[in-house]
Amino acid sequence: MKEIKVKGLIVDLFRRYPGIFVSGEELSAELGFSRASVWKYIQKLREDGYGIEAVPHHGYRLRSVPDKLLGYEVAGRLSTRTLGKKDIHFFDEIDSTNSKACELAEAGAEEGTVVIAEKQTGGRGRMGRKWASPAGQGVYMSVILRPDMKTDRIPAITLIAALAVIRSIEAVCGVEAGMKWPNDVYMNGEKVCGILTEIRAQPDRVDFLVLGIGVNVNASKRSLPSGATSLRLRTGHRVDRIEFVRDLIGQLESLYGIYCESGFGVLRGECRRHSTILGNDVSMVEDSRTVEGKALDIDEKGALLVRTGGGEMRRIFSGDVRLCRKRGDT
Ligand code: BT5
Repeated sequence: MKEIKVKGLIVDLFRRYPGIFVSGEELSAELGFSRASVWKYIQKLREDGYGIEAVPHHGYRLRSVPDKLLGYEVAGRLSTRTLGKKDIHFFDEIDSTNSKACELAEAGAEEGTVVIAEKQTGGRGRMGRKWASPAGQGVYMSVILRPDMKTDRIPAITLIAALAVIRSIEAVCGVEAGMKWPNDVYMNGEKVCGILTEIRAQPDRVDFLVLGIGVNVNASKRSLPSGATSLRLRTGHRVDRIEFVRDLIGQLESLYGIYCESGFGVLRGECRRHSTILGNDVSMVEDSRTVEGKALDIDEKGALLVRTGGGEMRRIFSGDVRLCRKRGDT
């Protein structure tokens, strides 16, 4: 059995008996290991940051858990069928989870493989921009997907990921967030999440895509660039990152499943409702030319429809949108 699986089983067992001693015999019977092996895994869990008390003739008791997005903590009680079910790769520190996921996907990693890090030293945004990724304060996660679809259906997946983040913020924190087309989630006019979708494709079909999601969960103002916020700053309390990331993986799987089966149509209404830019004057750069106009709608493919000052309708698939006049975004 893989080490991470065993650790997950032990932690789950402790969680079933909160505050109670679990004997070495019980643990070894449940796991089918010798008591010496159980002791070895208890030591490994301690190295991961778990406070585990050991008392002769009583056994082991879980005293504290680390605030870490350990793969086996995230995987435990994950109710998905594919996402996060095969492999969750966890890193204390990495340059970029997207770079790692791309590397794994190139080497054949299956759909649903997840890469999570506590800290990124080279977190990436779009077009060579940086993503601030302070240690232990956020969710920096990349998911490998292998959709059987043409490349023109990929841009909408970024919107779906943003929708998944919005749903998780509402489910876990009970507060609303808005979508700034195409890849940002905003709260009260400040950015709380960014999404970077990277793709390898043949002319007519997708090999894989990597969905990179960065969410500021418990970050302080000091550790973020200006114009950014975190869930803790917005709600006034710390948010359980394991609960958040589990919910997010679940929301992603469900929305991605709907999209693959039924297309963007059924999700379009929810995207429009959460949009912070529809109805506003916007300006954006397309093919190094600035386009200005009114953001009118998100169409059935996920493209943004903009009516320019000259009355021309433009259909935009990606770009950086700047709001010219605010309408009180969430
Ligand atoms: C994005 O790019 O917003 C996509 C960010 C994706 C990050 C995830 S984390 C996991 C995965 N691994 C990676 O290496 N990346 C992905 P863009 O739209 O280009 O926005 C980048 C801009 O957002 C920067 O230029 C800053 O202005 C701002 N920014 C940087 N860090 C931020 C943060 N932590 N919170 C809010 N805004 C930030």
